[in-house]
Amino acid sequence: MKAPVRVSVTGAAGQIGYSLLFRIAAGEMLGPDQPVVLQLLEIPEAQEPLQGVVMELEDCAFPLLAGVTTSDRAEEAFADADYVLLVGAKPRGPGMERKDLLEANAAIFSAQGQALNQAARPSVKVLAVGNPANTNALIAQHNAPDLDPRHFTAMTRLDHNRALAQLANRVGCHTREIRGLTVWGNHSATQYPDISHCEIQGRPAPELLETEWVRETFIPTVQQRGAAIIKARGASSAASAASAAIDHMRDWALGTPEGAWTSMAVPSDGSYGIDAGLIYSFPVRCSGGDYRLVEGLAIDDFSRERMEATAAELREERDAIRHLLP
Ligand code: NAX
Repeated sequence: MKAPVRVSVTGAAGQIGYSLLFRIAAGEMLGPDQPVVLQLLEIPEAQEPLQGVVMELEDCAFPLLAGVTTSDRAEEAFADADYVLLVGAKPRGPGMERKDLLEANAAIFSAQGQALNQAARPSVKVLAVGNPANTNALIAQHNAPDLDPRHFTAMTRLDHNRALAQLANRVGCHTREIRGLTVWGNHSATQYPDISHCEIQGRPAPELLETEWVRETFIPTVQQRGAAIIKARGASSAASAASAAIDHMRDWALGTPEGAWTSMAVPSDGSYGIDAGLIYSFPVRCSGGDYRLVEGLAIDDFSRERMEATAAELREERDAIRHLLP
């Protein structure tokens, strides 16, 4: 059996946490031969419900779960962490402006970035799930100068999976039969799910799908899927978000399938004309515990405009909290 790795999860008593922790402990994120220690962070007020979650984790008697710790101190929860999932965030309260939300989360993610810098392993891989996810990842990254900046990522995998599901329903195939989909940009309503390079059952998607359906139905449905779930369920997506977080980390750690790519929000290196440094969702391939952008895709005018609109929103978010970046 391999030595255990340490996986820290913030917001562990929240609804995503409740779906996420059990799947990590079952080996779905890092593989069936990889024991894990879970290091759970919550605010002081949520320590009691967190203890209930810990009791349930114990009661599963997971063969791969090598230990569970809880804390309300980020340095403690991130100690020697190999993987960190930043799920806890401040939700938008009544009357709160977008700027207030950005600032409230900037405070949380600055402190957590500093704690990561001090306490986590130098090779730590970080995923921001808590919203605004891309900008939260940026803030944490800027506060962790000793860590690899490329290891700060944000989650657009839920958007990617939602887009796959919409395409599979439309064509009447399985999501497994779709390759080459990309979600570009921000995890927000400006994201751009792009089918230009997509193949469905081996055939180019633009030949199978009418442009009008793609532009008027598919793109807005994916962009607004989170709101549709809140309307139907009375609560935001949780199990599907947890599942996407598992997919993101599993692919990063263990690799994307041969010939396939996925979408991850990662620091831009200037590829595709996106400002270097923004945490922007790109097509990526993963292998050997690393990711690489898929380079050289042809971008038409429609795509260029959409990619630029979501980049503009990310620049605005960054500029709104720039005074808080070190
Ligand atoms: P919940 O409100 O159920 O849980 C959040 C938990 O975080 C709470 O238990 C809270 O006590 C904790 N928390 C708050 N501040 C914290 C801090 N400073 N340190 C540690 N823990 C803290 O929300 P949930 O539904 O689990 O969603 C969590 C976050 O994911 C939200 O920001 C949400 O907007 C975001 N989402 C992101 C998605 C994505 O695709 N990137 C999709 C799903 C989800 O909407």
